[in-house]
Amino acid sequence: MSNSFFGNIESIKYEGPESRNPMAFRHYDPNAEVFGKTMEDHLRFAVCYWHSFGWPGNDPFGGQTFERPWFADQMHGDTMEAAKLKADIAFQMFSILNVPFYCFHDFDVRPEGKTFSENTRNLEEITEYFLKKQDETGRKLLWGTANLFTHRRYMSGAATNPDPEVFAFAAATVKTCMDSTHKLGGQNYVLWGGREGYETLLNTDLSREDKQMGRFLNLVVDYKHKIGFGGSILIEPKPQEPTKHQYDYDVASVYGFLKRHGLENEVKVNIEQGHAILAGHSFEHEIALANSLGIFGSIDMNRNDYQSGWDTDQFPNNAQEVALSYFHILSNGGFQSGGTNFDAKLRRQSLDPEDLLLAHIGAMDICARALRAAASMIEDGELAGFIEARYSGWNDPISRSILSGDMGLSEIYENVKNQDINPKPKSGKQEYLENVVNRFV
Ligand code: XLS
Ligand code: NI
Ligand code: NI
Repeated sequence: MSNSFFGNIESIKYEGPESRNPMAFRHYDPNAEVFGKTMEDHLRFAVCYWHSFGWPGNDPFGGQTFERPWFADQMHGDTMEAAKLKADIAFQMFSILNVPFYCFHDFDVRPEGKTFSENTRNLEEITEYFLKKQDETGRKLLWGTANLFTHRRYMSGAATNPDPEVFAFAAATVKTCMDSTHKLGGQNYVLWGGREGYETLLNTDLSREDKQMGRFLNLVVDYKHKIGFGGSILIEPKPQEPTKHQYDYDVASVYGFLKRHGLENEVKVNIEQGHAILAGHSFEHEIALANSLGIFGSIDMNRNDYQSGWDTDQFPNNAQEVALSYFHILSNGGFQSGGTNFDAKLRRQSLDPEDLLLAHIGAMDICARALRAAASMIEDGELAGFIEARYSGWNDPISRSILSGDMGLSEIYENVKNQDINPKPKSGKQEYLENVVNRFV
């Protein structure tokens, strides 16, 4: 059965922009060089396990729409056998698409046990299976994570739960997921605090919850060093949904949290397009801010519907938005341990197995186009040159001593008075700069 899920499609190849073949890449040419590095090494694509293989197609008003051979209703329940069939087909899809990486939560890949020990045994068994699959197919793990939000035990939070037993259960679960990630050679470990926040302040102690979350993350960082995990620990910000308010609201609030708990040099961020939009920002803003704070790690590439106002997790297809995002990533030297994870799901009417392939093909192509556009913007240099020139006044000695602290308010005052300083406003040239961008996208 596993071989026939995608019919007789064996692999998706690059055919160039003129191709009309829907099962081919028109822009993603893994071996093409951009800035002396292959597209594959720049973009570091990953398929996410949960949306592609776990999600049944439900929405708040309707249940399952997808029928997949590994779903519990097609097998004899949520079994290890089902988990392995799911893995067979998942790794087959990674290979067909030639996507080098994948990402998972424990919950996506193993049957849910009745106890902590059963969960751990199941995770260990599937980790062994994944090791074999990685060997056979040459695919790698971009990141692993623990699902600390679906089970009812987490309804009042994981690290921020008022019940210390839930904190302990969550911490022990993260340990098992870090072990699995480490064993699989994962390049990062992600924490998304879906339930770390509140539904109402009437039952919430903000300062306790902040302390608990800080302690939790310190435990994770200590354990990373203890086991010699060389990857990055990443927090994924999101402002709300599922809870009314989430503490990891956006990049800026995560940075404040890391500073408060002494972790700003230990932990970075995994930024998701849709979450940036929910926070009232843009994707490029969140990336640029993380760069400027030195905490950029990885991205969850998707897109939100701009009308619906919730996290729709659609596949990306907005060339300009994606181009500007890669522009900031490339300007900062590109990905280190991070990559481009498609945290995106099909629309619930997209029932066919080939829809999974088509969605990823389109997404990979839009990223490849965007990468080229971003590289040309950098090569051309006009945008960077403009910013450089815009701040060039700060290079003169007096301006420098203002910033360095050599001049205080009274010296600044004297100087303005003596020189009769009278600043003249200059155009910010936004339309001009937008036109420059459109030369490349
Ligand atoms: C949900 C998040 C989730 C994380 C991993 O909105 O994006 O999918 O990426 O827990
Ligand atoms: Ni999301
Ligand atoms: Ni995500």
